[in-house]
Amino acid sequence: MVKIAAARTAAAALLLLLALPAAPAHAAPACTVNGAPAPGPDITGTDGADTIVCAALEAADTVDARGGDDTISLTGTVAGHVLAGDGADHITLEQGARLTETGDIDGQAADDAIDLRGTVLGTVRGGQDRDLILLFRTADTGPDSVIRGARGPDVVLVDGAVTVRGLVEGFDDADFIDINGTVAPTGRIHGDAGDDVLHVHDNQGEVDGGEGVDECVVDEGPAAVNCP
Ligand SMILES: [Ca+2]
Ligand SMILES: [Ca+2]
Ligand SMILES: [Ca+2]
Repeated sequence: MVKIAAARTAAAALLLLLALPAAPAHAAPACTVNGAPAPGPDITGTDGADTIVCAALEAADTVDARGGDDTISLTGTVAGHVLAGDGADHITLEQGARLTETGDIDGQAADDAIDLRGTVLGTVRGGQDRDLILLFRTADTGPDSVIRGARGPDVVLVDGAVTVRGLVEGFDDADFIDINGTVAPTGRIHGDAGDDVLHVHDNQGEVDGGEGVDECVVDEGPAAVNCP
């Protein structure tokens, strides 16, 4: 009898458990660092090579990958700050992701690769040294977007399917900027200081070599200025 009673009690407890509403799901942490959940606002890597994945970053959130050759993947809405730190880092704004007007990505020191496959409404900087910034065919830009090679001789390549609506600039040193698509009326392509090489396929905006002895080719639309 005792055993039956115990079994009944256990069954009742089980039923009670089943009847309870499911515990509220934990909000998924916005990021993982080397596979471990990393809630904001400060998402910090190590001095070694880290893999950081973020589905969302609020305006107050900052990712700092620190030293080492880090891999950073941004898959959703990014309104905060992404700093790759020292080292040759690889940062990807994935297809369907969105860097908002308050969001920024900075490769910082060393030769970084930044792949832009989503929508860029904020600021992307290569930081110091020789950076490679690619805008793939799924990328888009807004009138306030800024894509800046920054210090060091940088390369910015833009797919023919992309319309540049904001600023693309090399900043210091001899930069190579190749826009195979369209520069909208709000778009500006600036070589800035240094001997730059600029190519724009369809220019409806502004192409400006800036200081230095630049080489500019514009296939369609107004010719470049400050470019002999
Ligand atoms: Ca790191
Ligand atoms: Ca780094
Ligand atoms: Ca850099």
